[in-house]
Amino acid sequence: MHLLCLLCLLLLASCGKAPAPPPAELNLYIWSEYLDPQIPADFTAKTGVKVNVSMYESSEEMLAKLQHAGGAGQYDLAVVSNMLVPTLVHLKLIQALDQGRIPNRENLDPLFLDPAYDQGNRHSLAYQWGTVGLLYNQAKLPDLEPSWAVLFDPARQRGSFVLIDEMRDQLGAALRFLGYSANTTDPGELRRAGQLVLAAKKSPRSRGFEGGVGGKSKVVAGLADLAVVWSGDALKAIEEDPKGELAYVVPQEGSIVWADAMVIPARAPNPGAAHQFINYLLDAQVGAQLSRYTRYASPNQAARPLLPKEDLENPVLYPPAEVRSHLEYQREVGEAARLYDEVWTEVKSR
Ligand code: N2P
Repeated sequence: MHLLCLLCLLLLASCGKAPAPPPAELNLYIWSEYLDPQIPADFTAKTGVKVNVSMYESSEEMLAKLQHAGGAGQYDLAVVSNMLVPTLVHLKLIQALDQGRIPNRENLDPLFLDPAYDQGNRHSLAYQWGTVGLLYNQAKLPDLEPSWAVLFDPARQRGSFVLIDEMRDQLGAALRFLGYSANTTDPGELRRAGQLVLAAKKSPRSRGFEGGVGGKSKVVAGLADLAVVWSGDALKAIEEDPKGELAYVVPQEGSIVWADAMVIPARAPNPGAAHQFINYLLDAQVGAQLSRYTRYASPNQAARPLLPKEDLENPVLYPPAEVRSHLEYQREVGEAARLYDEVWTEVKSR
């Protein structure tokens, strides 16, 4: 009898206690090798919010995930190519930012504020920026011609190469080789570019398409002599190469400069934590730490004085005026997007 009473009391006591709330979480969707793991770890230590990082390798994969695989209700924060921001808004896949919760936006270089693709930064804030170019092995290809011809002109091709599995970047390279804009909306120009990429794909020198850091990894592993890559991934490979054989070049016909943006998916489970993390990433110290890790250029003006002088003077990270004059900023192409998709599907499927 006594024992039963004791049990009742214990039961009653446990009923009164509310269960502890689950720890807050933040689900982040981002390109691979694009975030120093120490940054989310420090954020968790400071705020108690656990960060789960999921990675993707191409914009195509990211869009499919947000649009068709429930990603817009699964992730709290995504880092995406900024030229896709209007598309994501149009498809209602992202939500407006609450700027009042992101005071560190003041740290951004004014060049990256109020951009044409997202006036007033209603939906996005800059993350990192870089260029598209060629990573190559100088020991195997000494005196490589700094031209897209090494991919697109059979007479001038050298060594084996990897193409990049990123529609706008790879078609953009072919467009620049042909002397056209990487933002063209002209169907004839785009088709010619598509034919060049298809011919490159069919070349015996081709080692196929790789998304994200795949091309870089193949050059590092000696499975290809050159690859179309992004500047930061190239720089990481160059700095980690024990033999010092790797180099990066922006072809003389010109190339693309891109920037990535932080956005909050439309039905993010924890938009509060997303705002908190965006603000954290835009801190000056954290911004410097981020670019020291990614090897990409920082849009964070307050972070700049905290970056090593060698980085600020490194032409791979911050291209000199001569290279910059040949770079084209990647833009959204409106209606022509469908044409790009068509040409790209043709290239990939044949
Ligand atoms: C980093 C990927 C950079 C993103 N691995 C290119 N937009």
